[in-house]
Parts: sequence; structure tokens; C-alpha cells
Amino acid sequence: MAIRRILTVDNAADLAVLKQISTPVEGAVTDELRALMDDMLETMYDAPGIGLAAVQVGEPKRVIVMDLAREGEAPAPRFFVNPEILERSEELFSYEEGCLSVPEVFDAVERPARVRLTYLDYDGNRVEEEAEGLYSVCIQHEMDH
Ligand code: GNR
Ligand code: NI
Repeated sequence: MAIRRILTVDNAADLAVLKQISTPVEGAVTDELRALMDDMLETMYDAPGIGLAAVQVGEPKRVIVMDLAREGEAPAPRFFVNPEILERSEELFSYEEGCLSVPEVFDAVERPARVRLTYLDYDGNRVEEEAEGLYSVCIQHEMDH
């Protein structure tokens, strides 16, 4: 595993990459893709952050890692390949968001409070579930990348 550099918007070359629309992963979840997810998780823990999109380490693919465990809790890494939102609640939720690619900026972002999503996990299995609270905020933030 390796810590990768997180691209930031204050660097013109990084910004051009961060603006790219990430493309779906084709085919199965391979060992190569798992190696990218492992690097992303290590990079996210090092930052530290609670989520990271692949484009933030210069790979504009639809791959996300996340860990919402609090300090003192056991690590709870989550991996998302080709996530799609299936349904969103009418009810909104506002949360003070930051982004590792946008240093020193924090602001309230209003989003659907709950989303139903589907994705492939680390093992390539299809998952469908509902997200609420910080999980809902974070998955929507990462998918916006
Ligand atoms: O570490 C992060 N914290 C955070 C806080 C509130 C809402 C979203 C986030 S995601 C952010 C890491 C990041 O930039 N992911 O793309
Ligand atoms: Ni971000």
C-alpha cells in the first residue's frame, strides 16, 4: 500500500484533473482496482479524512473509499465501485462540509437527507442499501467529485 498525493484546487494542473467527470469501472473488480482502493484508504487515513474519491488521487474513475468510525472505535472501511443513487428523500439535511481537495473551506451544504444507492463492494458483490445521517452526506459528497 502507498500514500498518494491528494490533488487540490489551488494547483492549476490538479484542478484540471479534479474537474474531470469520472468514468465507470468496466468489468469486474480486479486486484489492480483493489490495490487502488487500498492506496486510497491509506491516503484517506493519513490525511485524515472520512471519505475519498479516486479522482482526488488523480484517477478519474467511479471509486470511493470511506470510514465513518469515530476516534476510539474499530476501523470500518467501506469501498464503493460504480455507485448509483436510486432514490432520494424529499426531506433535506444541512451539514457543514469540508473537502481535502479544497483546503480551509467549510460551508453548509443542503442535500437529500436519505438516499437509496447501489454499488459494487471490495469483493465485487452488488449491494443495495439506504444511507442516512453522515453516511448519506458523505456518499453524496464523494459522488459529486
Ligand atoms: O474528510 C472529509 N470530511 C467531510 C466532512 C463533511 C462532509 C464531507 C466530508 S468528505 C471529506 C473528505 C473529502 O474531501 N472527500 O472527498
Ligand atoms: Ni471532497
